[in-house]
Amino acid sequence: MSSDRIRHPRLRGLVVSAEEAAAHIQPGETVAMSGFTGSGYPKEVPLALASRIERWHSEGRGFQIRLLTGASTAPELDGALAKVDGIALRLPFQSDPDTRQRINAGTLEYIDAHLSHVAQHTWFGFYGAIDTAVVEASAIREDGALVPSTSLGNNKTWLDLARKVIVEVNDWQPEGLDGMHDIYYGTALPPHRKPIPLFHPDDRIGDTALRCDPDKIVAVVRTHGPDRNSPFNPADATSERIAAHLIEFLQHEVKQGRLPPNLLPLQSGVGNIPNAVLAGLSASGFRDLTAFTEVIQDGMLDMLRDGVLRSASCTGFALSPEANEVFKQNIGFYRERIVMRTQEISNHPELVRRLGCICMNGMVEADLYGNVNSTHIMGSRIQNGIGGSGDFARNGYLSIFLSPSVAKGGSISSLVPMVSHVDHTEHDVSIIVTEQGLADLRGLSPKQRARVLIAQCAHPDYRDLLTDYYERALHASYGRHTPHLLPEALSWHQRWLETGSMKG
Ligand code: 0RQ
Repeated sequence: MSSDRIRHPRLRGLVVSAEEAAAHIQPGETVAMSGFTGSGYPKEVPLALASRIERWHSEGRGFQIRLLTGASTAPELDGALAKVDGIALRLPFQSDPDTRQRINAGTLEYIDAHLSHVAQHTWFGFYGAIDTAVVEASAIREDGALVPSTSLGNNKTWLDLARKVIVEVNDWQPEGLDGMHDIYYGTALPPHRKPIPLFHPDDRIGDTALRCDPDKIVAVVRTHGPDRNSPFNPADATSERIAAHLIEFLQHEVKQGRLPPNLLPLQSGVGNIPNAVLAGLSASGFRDLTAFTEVIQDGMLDMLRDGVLRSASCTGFALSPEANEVFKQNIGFYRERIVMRTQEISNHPELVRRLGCICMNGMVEADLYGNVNSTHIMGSRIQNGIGGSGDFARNGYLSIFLSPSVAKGGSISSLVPMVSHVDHTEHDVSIIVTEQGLADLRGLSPKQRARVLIAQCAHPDYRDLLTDYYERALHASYGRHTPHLLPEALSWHQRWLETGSMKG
């Protein structure tokens, strides 16, 4: 069975162990790997590379790589390489605890790029040359084309630009993935760019497999292992209240004629709250929806199964083990309804703007004027990264940010006088939702936004404190357009660091 997956005779002759493949990677290399939110990452070569690095370190020899991926991966990739201090520089989005710990300790350099930028910045040469690509495929066709697995991410760019390529062929991945991908080969560098001919979320404009010069392939490794597939927690009461506010708003927008009854293409971040929103949309009778998003998680598979969602475009999956089983069993059904794209297309500003996406993402905190921090705890400690949230927030039809109104047992307000780090400026944020309510910031000036945000989104424990800050700023601020008391603007964060509570 597994030998059928490698149908190119010469490449079948390159099959080696993961250890032999990893030996092609040298210290100091820039290594570009597949993987997006725990799907489609190489399963064995990174582990073998981590062992090799550990051996070198035990012999007193230095060995680190610069690691580029699509987005977050898994313990077998980010985790294993971080644990042996094998990563000098990492980009883009990550969510691995060991990697995060080292980034925040200051021993691992991290570049938190917009996900749609990574491919073009690599083509522009901003990250230097790519030495080795390590890419998971679900099969190799007779002509050497690689059938991708459960994520596309930046794989096209990695295969086009890398000097040498290692392919993992994972026969755990369903063969029925063949035909689900749409890999656009029409991108070019400025000044030769043309419009991307994609007008509907489910349009197909490219190839179903990745082209790769067989002469660049130095090793092929057979693997048989699952994606990360972490279980999802069931939606809690807070997530359900956030979802209910947002759905009521969308229903209102339809009634007002500002949105069609089947809405506009949905983009949804990953996690408990977005999942609750998706479940809420199904339960509220929305039908014939579409999605133009990065990641398909359990909620979207359910919506496709139930006919709530007509089609979904993505670059990767984040499924629970149960949802993954359903996906594999019904791969033919999902192949008709899911288009997987490279992340430069799934997140492309031109397409997000043209399609008019409704963009729903989590946040760490927002401030009185609608600036949003998605990445940094207390202004300096990275949580994950900006991911695709900026690609969508700036360019979508609606840019919605969702969060509980408090964090860490109520000791932190997620609405603060001034955000401690800015990912999405006030210009890119149209709606903020907490379990307290929804603030519609469209068409409002900064002072109007502050009043609506305090009234609608602040937790009652912090409402008076925020009002007090705002009122005093209104009278004492240097300018009255966006009132601030500069010595106090970040004092809530400092108070938390000193006392463990923003309440003081
Ligand atoms: O920390 O685990 O130590 O308790 O942040 O917070 O509540 O579990 O929420 O998993 O939805 O993550 C913004 C990080 C929210 C996510 C963020 C602490 C909190 C906890 C996680 P603990 P929750 P979520 C598509 C779009 C950027 C990327 C993006 C994210 C931890 O949504 O990474 O949108 N977004 N991608 O305690 C201090 C606050 C806090 C706080 C939460 N105000 N102050 N700590 N936390 N709020 C996907 C891709 O792009 C791939």
